[in-house]
Amino acid sequence: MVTRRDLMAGAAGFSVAAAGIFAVGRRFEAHAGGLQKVIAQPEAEGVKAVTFDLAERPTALPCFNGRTLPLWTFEAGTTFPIVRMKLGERLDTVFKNNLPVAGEVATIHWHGLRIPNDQDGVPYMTQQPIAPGAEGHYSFVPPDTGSFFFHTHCNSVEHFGRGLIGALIVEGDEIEPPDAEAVLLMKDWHIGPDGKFLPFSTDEGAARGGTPGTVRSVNGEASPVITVPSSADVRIRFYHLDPMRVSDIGFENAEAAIIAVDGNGVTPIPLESWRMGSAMRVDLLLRSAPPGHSVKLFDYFSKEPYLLAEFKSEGAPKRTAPFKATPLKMMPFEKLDEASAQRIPVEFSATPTGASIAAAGAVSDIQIGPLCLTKRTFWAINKQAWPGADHKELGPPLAVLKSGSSYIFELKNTTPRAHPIHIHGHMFEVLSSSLRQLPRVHCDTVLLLPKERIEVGIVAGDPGKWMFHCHILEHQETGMMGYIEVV
Ligand SMILES: [Cu+2]
Repeated sequence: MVTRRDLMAGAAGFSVAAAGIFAVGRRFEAHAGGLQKVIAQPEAEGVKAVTFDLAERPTALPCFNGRTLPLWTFEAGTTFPIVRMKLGERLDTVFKNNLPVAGEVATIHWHGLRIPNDQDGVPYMTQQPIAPGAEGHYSFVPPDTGSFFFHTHCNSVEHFGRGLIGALIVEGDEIEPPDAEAVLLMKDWHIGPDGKFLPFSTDEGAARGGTPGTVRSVNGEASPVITVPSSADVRIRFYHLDPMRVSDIGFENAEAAIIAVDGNGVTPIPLESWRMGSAMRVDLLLRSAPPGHSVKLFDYFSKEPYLLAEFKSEGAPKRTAPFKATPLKMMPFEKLDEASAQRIPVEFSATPTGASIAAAGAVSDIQIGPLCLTKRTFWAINKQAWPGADHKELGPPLAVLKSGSSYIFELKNTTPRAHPIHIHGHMFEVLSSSLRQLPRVHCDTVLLLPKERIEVGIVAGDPGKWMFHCHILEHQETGMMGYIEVV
């Protein structure tokens, strides 16, 4: 087992010297075998046009060990597309739904983007879903810089499971450009011993922490080795895109800082480790190793640290000065008026069914199947389970907010599971936790640990109905889903 101390010891011999030139972005295209492709490069201004063709494409990712699986992807030749654009540009998206299953409707949700409600891509709630054979459109100007992503919002458990996810990067936040940049998308795959997909969801999993995958990956590889310039400041956009896992990421033997959370620039925070749940992103600035050495990124949440990726230094050293992270530009979010903010309690709980299963599971790992559940609702928000796995049936909102007014959500987790809580179309501010010291950052998803209470402040944004749900997708689809209405 690799310990922190082992690797810290290795850092002592590092030295730094003169400069060199390197670009990391291109390497992904060559090295990932079509896994990642930058499909839209930044332009001066104007409109970025993107066309997606959602379809099944048999794909042999490196982490599949020679096996080919029927992935669902946004376009041919790319598993996780990355759309890059500059702040101020408009993104025009046309997508064709060519998914191979009858009735497999689709919409695209743009996670973390504060865009008009009718562009939010929630089926039935903000738009009619797009049927197979039909075409959908989105057009908006992202108002913020940062590392965002997009995914479908119907049958999300299966769609995530088959890889239907892409990154959206809005550039323009850098005061001092880093020497290189890498985009890391972390996600597990559900693959059985026969080389075929396992069920993406099981009742046993949905009623607990989610159904775990069997194969881990970063950019479709198991522990990829990524070449970076030596002794350089490398920006790493880390995306936690697994629909159930909780991770705690950190480097061994390197200096690094958190420079953005969910895409939003923060006063740099020295990185020890950073706990993340599904859909959360963090931007790190890493001082890479001297020539010939490497820095390893681990997930410390597992029993033994798991090697996520290795950053191998090549070329002449680029920096000699001690590491000091330059902050990113901060987006001018509307200031929360804490004094006048109305407080809204939001309780995340198990339903009576879910609670009994969780309790039973604690003593004996019983199978849920024989219980013949008629309705798969294991989870609830404010004692209300969302009525059905999709978004067709709409109950009352969790709260009605006035656009421009301040609110404090008191998020209370009464369950023994962690829940990454996401609100659509807004960036909220983490104010306090009952269990931890959390930095006061803006984010679109916050990880609520078992039995934890977190207060977040929010200035209600554009009018509309905005989803408010757990991003463990099996929890979402078995009840832990609601919405707020902004008027
Ligand atoms: Cu959850």
